[in-house]
Amino acid sequence: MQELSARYLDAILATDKAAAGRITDAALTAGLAPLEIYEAVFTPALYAVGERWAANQITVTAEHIATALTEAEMTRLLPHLLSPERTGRLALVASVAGEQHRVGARMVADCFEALGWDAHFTGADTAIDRLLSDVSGLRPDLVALSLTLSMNLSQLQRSVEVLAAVARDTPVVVGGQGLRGMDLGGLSVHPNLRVVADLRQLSALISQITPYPGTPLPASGPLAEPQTPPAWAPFLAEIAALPTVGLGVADAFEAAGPALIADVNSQLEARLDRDALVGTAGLETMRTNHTHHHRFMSGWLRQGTPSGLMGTLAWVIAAYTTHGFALTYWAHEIDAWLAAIDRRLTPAEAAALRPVYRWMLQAMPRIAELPA
Ligand code: B12
Repeated sequence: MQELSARYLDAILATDKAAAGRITDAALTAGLAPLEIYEAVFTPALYAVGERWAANQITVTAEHIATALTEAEMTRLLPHLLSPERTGRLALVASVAGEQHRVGARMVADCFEALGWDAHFTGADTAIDRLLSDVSGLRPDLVALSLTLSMNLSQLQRSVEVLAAVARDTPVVVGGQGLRGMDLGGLSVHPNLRVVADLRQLSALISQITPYPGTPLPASGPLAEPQTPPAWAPFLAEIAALPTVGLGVADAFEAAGPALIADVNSQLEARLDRDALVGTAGLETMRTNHTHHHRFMSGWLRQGTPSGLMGTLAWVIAAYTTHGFALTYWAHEIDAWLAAIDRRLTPAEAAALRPVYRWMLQAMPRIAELPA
């Protein structure tokens, strides 16, 4: 299967639709169920696409093409996947607000279809209002939410809170890469919520709800906690020792987003060395990074774990550096956040946030030196 996935990766990177199709057909002929092809062939190949993007070996356009070809292959597999026997149940499946990644959620929708459910897939970036109107209009038997980027955790949290308020009896399942290493305690506001690792676990869960004549995928283990590299240990201890910020301050930080981001953007744009700081990545990428920083920190200040912050900082520094940012950019960015926080928030809120930002200021150069 690894070999099939490696060949599939070559095909999608070469934009070779015919080769991708042949590999899917070979997997079917070898007896793999469509959901197994999703898990064992498509998913690892797309993860490898992401690693190549992070290492600046391929462009965002290549990511888009890899997705489009994979979605085309998924559509081709549909007749093999759809179960002829229907349970009459409906699942509403959505990627949370802010999330442009949709393939994992679409696989989840197909998993329901394979086990006789109907799935209403709302696609990427499902605004909370939209989720709400679909829940009240369609009255699904279950809602499944997908999170790829942990910076969107606060959007997931909000969606779950709204569902707990308006559809308490409707079970919710949440899953996706963005959950790894995050503190998910806040999600327990919903009395009937399950965190599910992958399609194997999901198919086992669906088969429990609606026992199905077909054979579910073999069960997998629980959501694996990421292994943190030993070199992270001192950083994790330092983050754990930071004073907690408090929900009120996290709310104020989030609400001041537009003003904070504009302030940080203008400070960095005004620098004479700005082009050297962002290099070939360009100023637009820098502005996007500031928006992402704010979104991630809004979630992390509420529900973050040390490994969630450390993992994101390590990833951000590595990925943006390979895309052209100078290592000196990070200190200037964090300095700009400290100044913006002082200007845009109350003195008490700024005092609560300062230890976290001061820690990032001195930790980022050390994180940049860690081996990849
Ligand atoms: C394609 C892609 C894109 C496309 C998405 C197109 C689309 N229509 O989906 C585009 C170009 C838009 C994109 C944009 C970005 N991306 Co992108 N992207 C990817 C890539 C290569 C593949 C995503 C994918 O389809 N994976 C395959 C699916 C099947 O995997 P999955 O979502 O994990 O789903 C599986 C399980 O998690 C589970 N699951 C998922 N949801 C649920 C829900 C439930 C209920 C259950 C039970 C299970 C479940 O089921 C699936 C099967 O096992 C990933 C690499 C990766 N590691 O995934 C990067 C990746 C996710 N992207 C990344 C980044 C940084 C970005 C950008 C910020 C920058 C960029 N690259 O342009 C933007 C952000 C946009 C946004 N706001 O969302 C990073 C995230 C890093 C991080 N740690 O946060 C990754 C990991 C790349 C990397 N290695 O650096 N991206």
